[in-house]
Amino acid sequence: MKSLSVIMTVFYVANVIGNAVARSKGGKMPAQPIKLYYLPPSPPCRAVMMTARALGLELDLILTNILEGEHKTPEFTKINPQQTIPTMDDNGFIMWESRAIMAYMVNAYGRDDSLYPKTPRQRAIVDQRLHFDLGTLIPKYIGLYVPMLFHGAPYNEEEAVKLNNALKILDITLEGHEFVAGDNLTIADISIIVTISNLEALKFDYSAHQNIVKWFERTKKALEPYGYEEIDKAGAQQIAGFLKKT
Ligand SMILES: N[C@@H](CCC(=O)N[C@@H](CS)C(=O)NCC(=O)O)C(=O)O
Repeated sequence: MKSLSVIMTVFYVANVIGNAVARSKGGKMPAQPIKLYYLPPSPPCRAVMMTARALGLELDLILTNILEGEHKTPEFTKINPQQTIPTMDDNGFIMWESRAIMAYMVNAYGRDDSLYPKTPRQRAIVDQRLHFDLGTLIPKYIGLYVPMLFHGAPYNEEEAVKLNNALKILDITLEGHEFVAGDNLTIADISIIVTISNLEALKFDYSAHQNIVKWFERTKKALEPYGYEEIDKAGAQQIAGFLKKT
């Protein structure tokens, strides 16, 4: 857990800087910083943290080490009976599921709706991409990598084909578009990029999907001011480090 404490220190400093940037952006702000129960490498936590940065929201980060079972304590279970991170507490309003948290943050505190458009059809497209991410892309990622990362399993070609098929769908979706839900960055990009960052760190070959390759570079740049390097890339590299240990 030594490496975790180093990451925590880096995170603490980055968050202080990030919060300073957040405060300087002005706009709507919660009465007090939003509490976020999190662990740095957790992909959905990374997505929520980048969304908060993009909105200029200050977070009170509460380390919840799921590797040590801290999400199974009676105290945490009372807050979130599903025992998952990220979990948000906005002045007593509790929410879990990263996509719901991101949508709430934009709805409640966004200076505009660009990250989660209000127009029904535009919103439906963002929602569809978010559901694709949760229901298709991530299960295929999990099918291949959870056994490898946490149970020492070998690379499974069949699972890799399934993941590749999900990536193919994403690639087709991106045809002729800058971002996954059209021509603007939305929470769907922020939700999906964390998986692609993991794939890059894990050296999964997705080069056949050139729309994804180009979108990834574009989205990294768009998220650069909102902690792409220290939140997303660093977290993905930490996950890839788990692979090396097994
Ligand atoms: N769909 C959820 C997934 C949350 C989730 O499974 N988080 C993991 C960490 S990345 C977790 O809390 N795992 C604990 C467990 O399942 O016991 C989201 O997007 O928030």
